[in-house]
Amino acid sequence: MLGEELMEAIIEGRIDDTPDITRALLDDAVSPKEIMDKYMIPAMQVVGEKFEEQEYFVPEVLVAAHAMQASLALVEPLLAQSDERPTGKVVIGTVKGDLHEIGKNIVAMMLQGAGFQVNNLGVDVSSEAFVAAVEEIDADILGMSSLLTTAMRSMQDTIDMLLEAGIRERIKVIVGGAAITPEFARRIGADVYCEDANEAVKVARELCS
Ligand code: B12
Repeated sequence: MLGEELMEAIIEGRIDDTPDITRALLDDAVSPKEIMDKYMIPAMQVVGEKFEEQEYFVPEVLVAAHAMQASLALVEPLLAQSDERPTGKVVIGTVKGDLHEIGKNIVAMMLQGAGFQVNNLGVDVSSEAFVAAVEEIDADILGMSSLLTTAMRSMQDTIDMLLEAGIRERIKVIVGGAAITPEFARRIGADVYCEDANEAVKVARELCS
């Protein structure tokens, strides 16, 4: 079955195969929403579980996420044309002064795989840029990543700026990255700390349900 083939290709990270299988599914009149909900999201869930069980490590997660993105690139424009609404809207980035992006990108891709509209701002993102992006797309969730103890303090500045802009109440702030602890997240007034991408997806789903 083509759908199962797509799942397998994503889980195995076969980036050359996922676009062809996705096209074949669309040619068979399978709706973009169904491709996403029945095959892409469950496939990324399997990848997340394999990561949790330490059967997969970062390289496997990244290739799977790229294979998923190659499929998403075909499905996303069609979804945008239809009335299907994303699970929620997320702005994500690595904080100012920090150039580590691998973990943040995994979180972004897993959220995309789970049906979220994700605006990934990249690395070295200023508080101003975070707040502007949140306002621009009217995001439900702001995700900030930091792996450097020297850079993580700027998360506090961003949260303060959200307060000043009067939009802190209507956005959930989730933070993560090797430098961050649950205690730090509490201290700066973030809503949630997540240890890994799988937890981030679970939490984001709960926050937007
Ligand atoms: C790869 C790496 C680099 C690469 C980054 C490449 C890239 N394009 O990202 C390079 C070589 C560029 C680099 C540079 C530096 N690095 Co470096 N780097 C690492 C290393 C080895 C791995 C990081 C990584 O990718 N891990 C794999 C990913 C999957 O894990 P993760 O990022 O933790 O992400 C997971 C979770 O944390 C969570 N998560 C992450 N972000 C988010 C965000 C949200 C919203 C949520 C919910 C969850 C979440 O989910 C992710 C997936 O499950 C770490 C060591 C380590 N153990 O972390 C050091 C490390 C982070 N680096 C360190 C340092 C010091 C540096 C440099 C200053 C070195 C130097 N002297 O030049 C520079 C800083 C450059 C800068 N300004 O940022 C230190 C930081 C120490 C500290 N406490 O501040 C570490 C801890 C190494 C060490 N033990 O000393 N680094």
